[in-house]
Amino acid sequence: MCGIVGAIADRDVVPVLIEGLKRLEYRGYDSSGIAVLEQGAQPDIRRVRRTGRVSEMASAADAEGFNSVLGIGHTRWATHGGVTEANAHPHISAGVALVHNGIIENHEEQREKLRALGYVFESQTDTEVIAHLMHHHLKGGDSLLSALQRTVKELTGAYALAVMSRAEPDHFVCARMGCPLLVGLGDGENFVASDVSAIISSTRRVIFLEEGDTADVRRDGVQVYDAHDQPIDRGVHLSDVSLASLELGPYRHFMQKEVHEQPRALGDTIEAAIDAGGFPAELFGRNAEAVLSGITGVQILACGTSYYAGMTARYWIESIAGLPCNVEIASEYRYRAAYADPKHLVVTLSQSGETLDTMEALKYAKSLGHLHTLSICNVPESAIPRASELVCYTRAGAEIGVASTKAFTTQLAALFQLTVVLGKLHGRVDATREADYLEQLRFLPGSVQHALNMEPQIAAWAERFARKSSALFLGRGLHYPIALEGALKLKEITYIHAEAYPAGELKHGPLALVDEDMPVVVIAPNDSLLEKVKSNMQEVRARGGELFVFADQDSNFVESEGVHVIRTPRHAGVLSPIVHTIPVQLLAYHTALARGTDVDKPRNLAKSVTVE
Ligand code: HGA
Repeated sequence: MCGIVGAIADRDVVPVLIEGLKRLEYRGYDSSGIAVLEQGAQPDIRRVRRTGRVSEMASAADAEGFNSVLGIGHTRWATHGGVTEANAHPHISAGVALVHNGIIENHEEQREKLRALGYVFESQTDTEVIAHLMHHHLKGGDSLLSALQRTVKELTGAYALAVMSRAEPDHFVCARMGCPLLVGLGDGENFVASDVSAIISSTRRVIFLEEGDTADVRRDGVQVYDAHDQPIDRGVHLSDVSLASLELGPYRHFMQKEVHEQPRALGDTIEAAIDAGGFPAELFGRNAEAVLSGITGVQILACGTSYYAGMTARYWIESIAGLPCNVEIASEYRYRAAYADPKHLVVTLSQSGETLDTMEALKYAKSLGHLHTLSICNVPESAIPRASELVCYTRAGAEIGVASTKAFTTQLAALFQLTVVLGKLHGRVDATREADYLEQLRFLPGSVQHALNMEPQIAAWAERFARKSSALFLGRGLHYPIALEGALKLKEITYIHAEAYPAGELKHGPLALVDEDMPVVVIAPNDSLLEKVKSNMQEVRARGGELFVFADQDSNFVESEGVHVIRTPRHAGVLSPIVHTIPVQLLAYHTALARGTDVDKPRNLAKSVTVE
């Protein structure tokens, strides 16, 4: 969602801000803006804001000759107030400019208070109250830093903030609570960003701010303060985000690139297990053995695609590890009086590690009495893993396409490894089975590559899908969540209405939708439920529905009138859901291409969902 970048340097920072905002575009946004300090005897703040693409805002900044050694920038994904230039950030209150990610929950109360003090509001945003509060405290004699430290104590809600003032042209300040923010350390220049990708071409050395922190960022140094305004050393990390992972290379879209990166991403995610020759508990952290052997069940919390990864894991955990497993959508869990067994391990899944609903669900689970938490996440040092006792980082690399692909399959690979670890610790997986699972895992990247090779056949199907307005996806058992994922991918990037059902559920309702205009995608691997799925397919054919079947190489499906079949590689056993994800991703991708939709930035969606 929203993105922040700020810089102070000896050089013109406008290109740094623009490049940073462009790198944050993938997160989803509707408007953007920058504010810079105009040099001269009497420095003043200049600002440009636009709705639409960063490139349009950048052209306007260029046309107006923006050039400065200090500036802040923002991409906005509106939460409070429509998508208008007046609501775009930065917001200014007489000489103070700021950008904000998050939501200020007490903005109405603050607005009334500020109106009574004579402040006039120019936007409908919650953010503008922060600008006026800052101004109010500066007028009262505070420095920029102390005004910020005073202001944040009057806010409830979530924020990442970067603030500059024309009265203090040699620095800017920033703060975080509930939204990620980091400081980048350069050579005689320093930065702030909501995501390391925004500043990666300037520096890899970063300080992650913690909840309640503020920071004073100067050209020659940075000082971080904790929630009690005491100076604190948060340590410097070297980011391993690679520039190549942020660039498109020979691909047309990031989604296409990321789908094709899956053999590599999976290989990296399972590398530690392969190197260890098995599934040691340490894959999940140093203390993992003690924690995981003491638990009696698993509670998975996640949103969107990650939730479907959790649903798949439930089948694995119950059947392989023999532990009860419950999976729940984080945004629902956090608002209900859920039953909490302290001995059930809470597992949160989030690509970004910032998903607000998942973070809040994690905090809520702890407040309900859960003692042990584990996070599976793709972004090192992000908020959710840092709030978790045990961590497993998937090694998908930066995922830019809004529709998650490699993050999903690598989450599945991590969850499978967790399952086997639990199975071993709870006496359900012996050395022979462990070796067998390792062998299956070793074949996984190759099977995924085979599935990718089916792209031309799937692209041919996509031409027909592009003309449809609805689609049904069917799967059973382990593959039901993959049907859900297939329907979600199709909805997200093609805007075709799609639903997924466990195939046995068809006759309990959705069969009423089936006619010759309704394509029905069936995930039909050669497993114990294959004959059941075949019966469900007959029910569709009998009503004139057209079937598009993804079957394993070794199942003897034949094409016939109204039944189209693509054979995926040899049955991949318990890892089959991972392999069967590839064709549904490709189907959505090629259907989107045929419909001409914006694959990497589907309408109304954002990448890291950092608001409620
Ligand atoms: N509430 C602010 C910022 C929104 C945001 O962080 N979106 O991700 C606004 O609506 O401008």
